[in-house]
Amino acid sequence: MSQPRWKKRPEGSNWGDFGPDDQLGRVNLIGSEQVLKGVREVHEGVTFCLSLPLDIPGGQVLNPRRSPPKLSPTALGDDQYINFSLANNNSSLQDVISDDRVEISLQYSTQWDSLAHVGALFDGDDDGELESRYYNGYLAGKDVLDLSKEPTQQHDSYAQKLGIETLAAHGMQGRGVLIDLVRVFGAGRTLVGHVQLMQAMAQLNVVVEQGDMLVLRTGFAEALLDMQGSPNPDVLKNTGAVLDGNDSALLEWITQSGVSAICADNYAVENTDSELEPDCCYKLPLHHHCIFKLGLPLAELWYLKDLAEWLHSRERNRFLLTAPPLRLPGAIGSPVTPIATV
Ligand code: UVW
Repeated sequence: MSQPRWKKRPEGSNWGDFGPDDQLGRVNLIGSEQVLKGVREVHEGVTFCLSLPLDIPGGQVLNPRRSPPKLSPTALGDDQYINFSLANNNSSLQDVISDDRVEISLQYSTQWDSLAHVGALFDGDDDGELESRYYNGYLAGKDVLDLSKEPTQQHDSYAQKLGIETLAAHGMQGRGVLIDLVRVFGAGRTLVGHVQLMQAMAQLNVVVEQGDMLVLRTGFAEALLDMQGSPNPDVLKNTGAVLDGNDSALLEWITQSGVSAICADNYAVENTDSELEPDCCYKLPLHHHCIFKLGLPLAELWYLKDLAEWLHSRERNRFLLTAPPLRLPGAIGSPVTPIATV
């Protein structure tokens, strides 16, 4: 058995609880029992696609680092393989081939964040110096790599540990539980802390159990879709609920609830506009709590309107959720086409 890669773990974290080499965190709570609980929610065989078209939002308004997908054909020499007739090379052949590639920011649209997405400066070896670490003590530079200065490598960055492929290999299938915040708070911007979340759950009769994937509808992705690829930042900053990552009671509820993942239809899941405390600490406190401390993956920009309306019409809020990310070794995030089956 290997040793933990830390001497001191962050307060309130679960590092080590799933083993010293664990890379799945709370996703360990999605086992066969959770899959069966999800399957027991399938009564009508109706499916819902919970992905936006991956070219939505459009442009770079939501996050200037992330660009929309760009498609191009594969090429062999000067031959571009789009409507490419093999007769060009051999007149007896009649095949016509189209074959392409994509350049995409993996977290541009409907996505999963892996556990390598957000780390923190933390003195895990207790030597008085801060190191850049990720969930379970994995180290920046050793486990999550910048390869851009090593041109012989095929990639410029690579998560040797905690990459998105670990979630893909696990499956990410289980019971989803929807909290329809639009129904409780409307489609405007509402800061949702513990009090508001408990109010919404009580009003909507939502009960969450250990291992469930929590799915939050805020109305944000629907508004984005209506903007047809030209997102309006002034409207969006007042659209949809956001979780209050500075509410310690909310963070404690996430810890105690046993939820295995949080999937939202908004950007970032949490409020990114809060004033930073003068002496402390994190721009993304909910990401810090979930991804860094608990190994609890977040998912963003899911499209939930149709599912939410269907479930409401049946007085239901649970469903089978199947949402594997791409099994792309070393990637930090991934587009996803989640499917709800009811
Ligand atoms: C950020 O960098 C804000 O990431 P995310 O897409 O997880 O919100």
